[in-house]
Amino acid sequence: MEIVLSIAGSDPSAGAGIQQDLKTITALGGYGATVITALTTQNTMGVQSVMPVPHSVVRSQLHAILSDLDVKAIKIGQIPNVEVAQAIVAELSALEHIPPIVLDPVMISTSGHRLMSEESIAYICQNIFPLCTIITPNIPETQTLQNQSGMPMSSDVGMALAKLYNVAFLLKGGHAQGSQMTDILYMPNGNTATYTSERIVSHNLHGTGCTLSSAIATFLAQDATLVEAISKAKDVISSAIIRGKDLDIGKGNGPVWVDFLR
Ligand code: PXL
Repeated sequence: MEIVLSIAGSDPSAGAGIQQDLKTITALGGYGATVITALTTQNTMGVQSVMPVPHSVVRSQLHAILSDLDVKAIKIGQIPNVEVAQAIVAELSALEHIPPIVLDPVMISTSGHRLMSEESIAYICQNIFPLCTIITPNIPETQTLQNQSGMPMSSDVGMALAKLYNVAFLLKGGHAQGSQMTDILYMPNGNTATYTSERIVSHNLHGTGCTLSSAIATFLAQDATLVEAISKAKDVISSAIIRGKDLDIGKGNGPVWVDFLR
């Protein structure tokens, strides 16, 4: 069984973060290991607070896992501050072979709470992006990355980011309007791939980004190509939204539901 490591924050309502990553990896037949970077206080109504885990503890957790388990792919989610980012860089760059890494650059929760400090963003772009296989920003995160890198506004921001950081970007179109949603993969060699799906109307959409990124990591661990892994992960997220549509978990933005989807 392939081991997938999630490096992410804890969501006690279990719809996003490390809890949702573990459910997704398990549902897709992987073995999930977890390194927790932050403890959020949140429920379906929103995030109330974030307590970063001390960077030395993030580092020792990473060392414990990476020196023992044969990790085939990594998903990275919430990185609360520069010190935690530095701990991740130190441990990952010490590896003889860096497995495929999927980075979901979570910046601000749907409820508007900051999940990553402002100064972390520049550090992550410069130091973690180069270690990654793919970065999966949504539209607001793409705009932040564009501003951060000082790029002029252009319609081809995805390709510009891919070339600037020499890593693939999947720009997620879910925050756009319309009955169809389009995600576009930009690869630094100039290739693109487009993934279109029907918008499913639901009030339970918490954790979609976490589900998608950990599904991509799991399929990469299982030897799918990047284009295939994204395509399969898109099917997973569509099914998870449909399965979560009628769930009644909490009073607010409820979770998607990743069942055994293999
Ligand atoms: O979906 C983004 C996200 C990621 N990780 C954690 C979160 C959230 C959103 O609330 O809490 C821990």
